Amino acid sequence: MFRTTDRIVSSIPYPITTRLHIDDIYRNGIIDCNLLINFFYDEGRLDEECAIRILRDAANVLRFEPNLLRVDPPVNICGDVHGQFYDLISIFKGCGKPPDVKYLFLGDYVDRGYFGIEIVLMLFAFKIKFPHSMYLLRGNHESRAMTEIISFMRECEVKYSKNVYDECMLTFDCLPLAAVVGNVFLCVHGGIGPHLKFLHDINRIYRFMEIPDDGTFCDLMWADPWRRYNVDMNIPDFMYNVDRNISFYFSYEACCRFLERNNLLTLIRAHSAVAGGYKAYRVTKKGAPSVLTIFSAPAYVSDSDAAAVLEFDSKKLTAAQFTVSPQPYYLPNFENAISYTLPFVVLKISEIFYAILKYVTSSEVDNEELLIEDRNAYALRSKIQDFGRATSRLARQTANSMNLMKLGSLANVNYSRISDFNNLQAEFGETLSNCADDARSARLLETLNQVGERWI
Ligand SMILES: [Mn+2]
Repeated sequence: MFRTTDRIVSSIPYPITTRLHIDDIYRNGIIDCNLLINFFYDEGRLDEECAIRILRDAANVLRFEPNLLRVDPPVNICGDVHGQFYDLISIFKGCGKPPDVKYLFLGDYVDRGYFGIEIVLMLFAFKIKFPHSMYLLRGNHESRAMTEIISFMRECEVKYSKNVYDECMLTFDCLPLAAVVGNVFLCVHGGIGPHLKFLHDINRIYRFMEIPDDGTFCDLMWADPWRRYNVDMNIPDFMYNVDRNISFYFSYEACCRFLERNNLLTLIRAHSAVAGGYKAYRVTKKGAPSVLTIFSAPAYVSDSDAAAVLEFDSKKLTAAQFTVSPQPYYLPNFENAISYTLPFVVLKISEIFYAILKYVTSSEVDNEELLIEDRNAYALRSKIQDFGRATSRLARQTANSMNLMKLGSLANVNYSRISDFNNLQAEFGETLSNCADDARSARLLETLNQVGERWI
């Protein structure tokens, strides 16, 4: 017989509920990465002091690295992982992990996926313990502006605290901006911009801050190859990036000139979800792809999407593809099950009350000979009606908060057709006007309007 206290899928263990302390993770002052991985895999969390210790120790390693790293092969290069911890684990299972294998990550560790904090703490633990086997660059999502409107800030607040979030941001400010691999590849998260001429220009940037809205720092994080990169020739070198509403598109010719000027083969970047996890663009005169996009978050757009890791052994560059792994389920926007289902439950209960009290009509109430019990019933009914109204308001608020989250995740995707914008307005217009006081929705409204300005 089934009891409500039984676990429905008994083969899956309960998530760990105890939090690890500094002493559990740091044995004799040395961080235990494998313990951390296994613990996070079972959904364990650290106490605040321990999380902050890892973040600060990582910042103290990262801040002494130059803006432009020099990384020797063999090395595995990964693109966006976006909070998909269980997929990152499958990369380590398939390709090995530090210190046996060296990694260069091109940023966008957090947002969208629900395990960003686990990724950040694990990668930083590797950075602390094996600083020359784990190289981490900054992506456009390693910023306050993005994590506030997408999901990482909320994730930190749910699993840890605002302090841990703030500390993450300070550590993100220390991440280097680019890497030259084997003297032939320039690796960045986004791309190149009009003010970047030589590699040494990158080292002149002051990086210990929130990502700025323009300039080379911004372009390294945000730029994209032009939409018709492989076909359009004799176009401007750089054009304003209307898909991102920030930074530039760079053309094939601009990229080739940059590579030649700096004696490089290929620009390797992440930042765009591409089919199969990697995409090679039009080749240079030397016969190498001018740009290579690498994306390491599988099932990002649709469930069947593969992702990839680039393996470079100094002679050969190969792409290892992989597909999505199962992961624990979270309700949208980290909502808890009680507040998520409450509006529904309350609605159903008030419907039951309605049905019970249906026999009392208003004409009966007006009847002077009405029994005293019926008058009480009428009073009760009007109370339930009030209750019902409050309930539907609660349900609407929940729907609004879901919509805000959806809109947040749309705020930086490509709006390529005017119908997309019309749909957005139809779907979210009411939500935004309902939440006019919410700072987050004000910001999203601004984004939506900017999108509108472009197309209307
Ligand atoms: Mn990105």
